[in-house]
Amino acid sequence: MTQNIRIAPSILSADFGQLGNEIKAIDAAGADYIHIDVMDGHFVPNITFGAPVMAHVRKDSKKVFDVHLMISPCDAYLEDFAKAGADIITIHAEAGPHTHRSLQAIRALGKKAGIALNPSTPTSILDHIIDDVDMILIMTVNPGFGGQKFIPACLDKIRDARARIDATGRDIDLEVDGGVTFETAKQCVEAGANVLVAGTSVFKDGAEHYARNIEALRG
Ligand code: S6P
Ligand code: MG
Repeated sequence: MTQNIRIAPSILSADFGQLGNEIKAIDAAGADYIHIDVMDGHFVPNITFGAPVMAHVRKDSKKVFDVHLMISPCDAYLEDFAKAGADIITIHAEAGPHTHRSLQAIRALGKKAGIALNPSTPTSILDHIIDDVDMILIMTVNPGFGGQKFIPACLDKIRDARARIDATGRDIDLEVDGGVTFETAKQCVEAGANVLVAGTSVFKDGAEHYARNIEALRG
């Protein structure tokens, strides 16, 4: 179960004044995906940045841009993020009434489609959309801010999502996001996750430690 674990540093914890350099640094340090947190101050109580900022830093890494949209509504912005260089676009199940339509729209743009579930959202919402997704993101904190504490009850959701993925026979990524530390990373992987998002744990102690931090999470 521990093979091919991918680490997706969340740039929410980067120095935004040096964003391009920070992305180069995590790329060089061994990041698999670059996790881009987009917040609108409406769906979540915080605001980050939009597609123009992401387009500007796209040149700083060739790695997968894993875009986590914490915005509602999302449909009007999908094309902007696709054009700005997203590889995976993840929307929230709670962000609107037409999740299926949004997932179809992402795939029609030639991008991988992800669905994110807040901690209180049951995995049963996957029942009728699992064939339309390339990634499932289990939030292990309530989205909005970095540096929060991992919610242990989410481990059962990770196990449940893994069982659903295995039942499809398809290669769907199972990503976790929020409070992922060296300790909780192990629990998430044991529960079936294969992509670990981490902000605080990767960006701590300065750029010279990013590689060490990424390897510790992978280990
Ligand atoms: C959580 C946030 C997540 C981010 C975050 C993780 O509120 O919205 O989507 O990916 O940056 O950060 P941390 O510090 O918990 O690893
Ligand atoms: Mg995120």
